[in-house]
Amino acid sequence: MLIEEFTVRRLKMRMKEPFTTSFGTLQDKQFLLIEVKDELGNSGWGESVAFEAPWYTEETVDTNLHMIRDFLIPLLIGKKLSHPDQVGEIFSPIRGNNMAKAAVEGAVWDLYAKRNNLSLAKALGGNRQSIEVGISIGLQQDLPQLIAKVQSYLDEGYKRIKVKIKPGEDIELIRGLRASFPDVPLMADANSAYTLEDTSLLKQLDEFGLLMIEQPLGYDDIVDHSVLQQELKTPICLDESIHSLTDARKAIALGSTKVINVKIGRVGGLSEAKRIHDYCMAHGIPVWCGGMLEAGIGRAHNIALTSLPNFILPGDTAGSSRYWEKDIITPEVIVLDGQIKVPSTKGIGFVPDLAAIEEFTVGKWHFTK
Ligand code: OSB
Ligand code: MG
Repeated sequence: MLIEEFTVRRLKMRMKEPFTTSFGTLQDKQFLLIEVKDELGNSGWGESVAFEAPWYTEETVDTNLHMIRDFLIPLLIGKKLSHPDQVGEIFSPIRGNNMAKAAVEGAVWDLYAKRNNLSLAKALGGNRQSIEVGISIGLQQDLPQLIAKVQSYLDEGYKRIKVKIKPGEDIELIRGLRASFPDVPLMADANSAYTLEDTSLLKQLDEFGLLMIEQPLGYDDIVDHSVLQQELKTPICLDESIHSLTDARKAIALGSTKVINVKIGRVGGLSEAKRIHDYCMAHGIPVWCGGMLEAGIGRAHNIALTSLPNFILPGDTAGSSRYWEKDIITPEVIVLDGQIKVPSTKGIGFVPDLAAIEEFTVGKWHFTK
C-alpha cells in the first residue's frame, strides 16, 4: 500500500465528569486524530493518547504534533508498505515519543486491515468475539461517593473495579470499599505516588485481597518495584514503566511485575503491544489493556488488541457513555453484561463520525507528498 496523504486534527472534547488521579484532574480532553490515505482512496484512523500536560509520561499533545508533523509523517509519506510492522523500523531513527509513533502506526494498521478486508482484531491475530471489561474510577470527594460510583458501575455490569489511591487516601479507603464489596474483583492504581519508604504502609493492603496494585513507585522505575514485590503478597502490575518489549523482559526477569498493563500509545504502537503480549504469554504473565480516557478511535484500537488470547484480565476499556455525551464513532462502544463485542467488519469496525469530529476539531493540518 502506498502511503499518500495524511490529515492531522486536534480535537477538544469535554468529559461528562472530571477524572482525578494522584497527579491531578482532567475535564477537557485535547488529543490528535490521524487519518492516512492510500493510493486507492482507503483511509485509516489513529488517535494519539498524549494529554495536554506531561503528568502521566513526558509526551503532550504539542510534542506529539511536533513529532508527527516534522518527523514521522515526512518519514512515511510516499512509502510503499506491505505490512504495518514496517512502520516501527521506518520510525527507528526517532528516539522515544512512543505515543506520537503509535498514533500514526495505528492509522496504518486500520488502513492495512481495511485494504485486506480484515477486521483489525483479525489482522492482529485476535480470536475473541467479545471482551470482558472493567472500569477505572478516579479519586472521589469521599468514601460514600466512591461506594455509590462503584455500585452504579457494578449495576452496569463491569467485571472489575479499579480505584485510584494516593498518600492519605489509601488504606482506609480500600478498607471501606472492601467492607461494602467483599467479593468484587478490586484493584488499586497509585500512578507512582509512593516510594520504597512507604513499604510498610503498602504491606497493609495485603489483607484486602486485591487483584493487584498498579504502578505504586516511580514512573520510570523497574528496580525498586522488584524490591517492593518481595515484601508484598499483592501482585504488582506495571503501567508507566513499560515502554517496550525490552522493558517488559527486564521487569519480568527482575520480578518487578506479575501482570502488565499494555497501553498501545505507551509502547509505541500495536506491533510492539503484540510483541509484549506474545512474550508475556510465553512467560506466564497475564496482561490487560489499559486506557487513556480515549475517544472512539483509540477505544476501537484497544478493543481489537484485547481480542488477543493473553488479555486474560478485564481491562480499563469502558463504554463510550462512561466518558462522553457523544462519541466520535458510530456505533458508539456499548458495554452489555460487562462485555464489549469485538467488531468483525473491516478495519477498526467503527465508522468515524465526520460531523462529530468536525464539531470537536480545533486545528487541522493536511499533508501530501
Ligand atoms: O494510570 O491507567 C492509568 C487515565 C489516564 C491516565 C492514566 C491512567 C488512567 C486510567 C483510566 O486509569 C483509564 C480509562 O478509563 O481510560
Ligand atoms: Mg495506571
